[in-house]
Amino acid sequence: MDPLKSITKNEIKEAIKSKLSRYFNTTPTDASENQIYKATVLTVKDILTSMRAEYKKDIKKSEGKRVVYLCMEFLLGRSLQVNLTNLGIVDEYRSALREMGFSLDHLYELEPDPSLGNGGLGRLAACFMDSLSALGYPANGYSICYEYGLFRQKIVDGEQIELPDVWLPDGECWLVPRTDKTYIVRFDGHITENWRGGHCDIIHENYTEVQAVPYDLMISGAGSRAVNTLRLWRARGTNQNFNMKLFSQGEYIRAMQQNTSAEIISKVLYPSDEHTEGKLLRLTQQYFLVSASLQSVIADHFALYGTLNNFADKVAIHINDTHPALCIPELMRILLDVYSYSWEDAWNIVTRTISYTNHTVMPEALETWNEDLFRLKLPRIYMIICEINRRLGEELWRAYPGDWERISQMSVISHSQIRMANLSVYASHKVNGVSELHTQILKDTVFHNSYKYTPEKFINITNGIAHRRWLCCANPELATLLDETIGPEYRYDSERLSDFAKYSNDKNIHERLSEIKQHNKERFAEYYYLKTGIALNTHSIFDVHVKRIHEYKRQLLGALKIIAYYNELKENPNSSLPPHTFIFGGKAAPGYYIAKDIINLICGISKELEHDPRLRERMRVIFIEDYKVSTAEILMPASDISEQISLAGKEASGTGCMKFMINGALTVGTLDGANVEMRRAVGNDNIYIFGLRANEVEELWRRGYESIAYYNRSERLRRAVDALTTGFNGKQYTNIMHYLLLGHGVADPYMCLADFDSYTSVCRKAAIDYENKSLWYKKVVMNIAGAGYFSADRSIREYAEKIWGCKSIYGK
Ligand code: 26W
Repeated sequence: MDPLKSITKNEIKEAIKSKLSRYFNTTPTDASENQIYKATVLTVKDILTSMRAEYKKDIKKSEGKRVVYLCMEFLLGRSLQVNLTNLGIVDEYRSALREMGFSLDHLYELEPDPSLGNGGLGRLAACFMDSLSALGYPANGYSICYEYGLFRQKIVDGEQIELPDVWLPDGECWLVPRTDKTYIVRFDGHITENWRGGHCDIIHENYTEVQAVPYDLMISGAGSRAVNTLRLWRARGTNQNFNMKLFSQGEYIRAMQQNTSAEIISKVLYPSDEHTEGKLLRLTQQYFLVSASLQSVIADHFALYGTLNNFADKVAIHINDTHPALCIPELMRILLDVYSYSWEDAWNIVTRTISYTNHTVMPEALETWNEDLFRLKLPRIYMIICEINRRLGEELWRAYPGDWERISQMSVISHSQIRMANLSVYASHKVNGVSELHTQILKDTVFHNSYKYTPEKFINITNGIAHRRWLCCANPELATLLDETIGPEYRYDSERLSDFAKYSNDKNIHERLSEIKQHNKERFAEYYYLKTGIALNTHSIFDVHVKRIHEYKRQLLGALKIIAYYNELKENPNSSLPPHTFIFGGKAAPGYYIAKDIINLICGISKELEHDPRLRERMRVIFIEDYKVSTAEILMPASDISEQISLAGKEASGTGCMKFMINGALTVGTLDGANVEMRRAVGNDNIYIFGLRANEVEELWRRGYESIAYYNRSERLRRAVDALTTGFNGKQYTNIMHYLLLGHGVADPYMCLADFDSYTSVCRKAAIDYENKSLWYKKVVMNIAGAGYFSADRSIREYAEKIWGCKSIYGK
């Protein structure tokens, strides 16, 4: 890539030296690697800062619309390599550091991997920020600067232990503190309305206040002059909160108590994903995020235009799932109470500004808040939500007189619960699902009534990934092969990957791809060996199932397949199937006991196999501890098979599938989420699809799923399930056996046994195909060639055009 900023090796050396001297009072000869790392980051930050200053001028000139992307999670991954790559200055930094006696690749590894997200939703937000900058859309992400990200996972005797994830202070060097842009957020207290000549003053008394202090992270884009920011808010007590009187009386802890409770707001990311807990602190975090962000956005807008009348023309606010949906009543509050807009005018601005993406159909993930708890914490916001709900009710009554059932289903408050999804749908001008199938399911089920009422609101935008991070940075050898064959344009224009299809029968390319895969497997094996002392067989099939541990994602189905395979190998150790390494990774929410049992089972199988050196040559199971973005970056390029085996209809999209695909792993999957579109992109011969379709799942659910019938019908399955009671490594898993066969009322709602036979038979087919190198690599080529559509660049262009109505300021 052409450097955007011309900087020479010598200038880099000078810059690093000067940072070392200024911030660490040291020199390159005496500095530690960590100091070199930090000094290097500071120099990159300087480049980004000067680019951002230019970019801001360009934005101002363009007078275009900007995107405000609100999300409780941004799972960023590391920044150094991506920034240097985006700026086109990797080689210059590499040689400058080499001459100073340091390895750039080593420095990459020193960077903490900030886990400010749980999984797919947070990683998607990070991929989107990358594309927004690459394409030159003025955008700002807003989130919380959690002091502790998602817990660090340790596995002790097969059990998950959660430890705090400390990413600060080492991660802090990327952040720019903006204490000059601090805002105050108010909670609790009570509200009085004071009517004066047709106008109502709102008086909020006895509130508690919290300071929101912003820390900005600059986001570069490949080959782009745009540097957008991600603003992370940290909560601080205000001076009002420090009780001097108590302090003087020697009550130090009590004197500080209020500050501490303010700071708790940004202390830790909630580790629950796809399951809401209705906790007060979570509500507090959500309001803290939206109130601080909106105050900041409005202040910037007002400073520029001196009015909010054009707010909806200049700002598009996007809420990533319902977690930031309080920005709807908060924007109303500011417009009504601070800027004295009428309800109608304010609502008009709100509904033209806000749009919403839904990321899940799981009922337990649809957020609701207890009305009483809500009223106490956010009294003014509660009043506004009541009024929104009243007006919605009136509107619906006019449209559907007497249809109480429908009106109640669509209302924002019902059964003493505030429903964030209904609020988001009502207030947004566009609502999108994240894959074709998911959007259809939203229209047919979750939001069926709203869809009937306002069909034009609902659209699909299929997810995408930052292909430069996941291909160009994570798999440099493959990127080089692509540069040599199809030219480097695919780096900016992902659809050009389709040119690679013409090599599908080229034996030389197959050979090169297989060498690259082998190198990547060795790289992963080395990483794993250093961590665990276990040496993997890099000539085995790497069959990989990494994602959050969840019943619907069916790691359990994967485990059953492995047990069946194990049973088979015990009987026939000379089986002709190629050796396998089954790789699992992912975190379970701390209170999610079944998910933890599943981890335990996988670890049990793994341990048992470790004791059998002969079998271990043919199959091995590993559970990677603390799976996160930086692990994924080594693992995806090393994978042969990508497991995407959720029960059809449950995975909204999945994005891991796209990362595997672009790295040349073949998918074994159900027709769920984005797998449906992946199959279309690669053709049926180049993907291993199995199992019930979404409509068949529905039908089976209605008829009644009887797992025992499948158990009785298939001997392989029966023996696999029975093995749970015999146990692994001396431990029995009867609880899982009960879950699969008996359940509490209904056995396993995710129907693992129904898909077992078709799953194991496509896996066998994949293993046989793998032995036929030209057949396998032909499929690999077709997967890489088909991955262009799944770039976040394409998704972002669609959001810009279909939802936000904003343009790239560089005409990209
Ligand atoms: C409040 C509890 C909670 C927390 C997170 C509920 C729901 C969530 C997220 C919406 C869960 C999530 O990450 N969903 C995933 O979003 C990805 C990006 O669109 C999709 O690819 C995944 O299919 C979806 O599970």
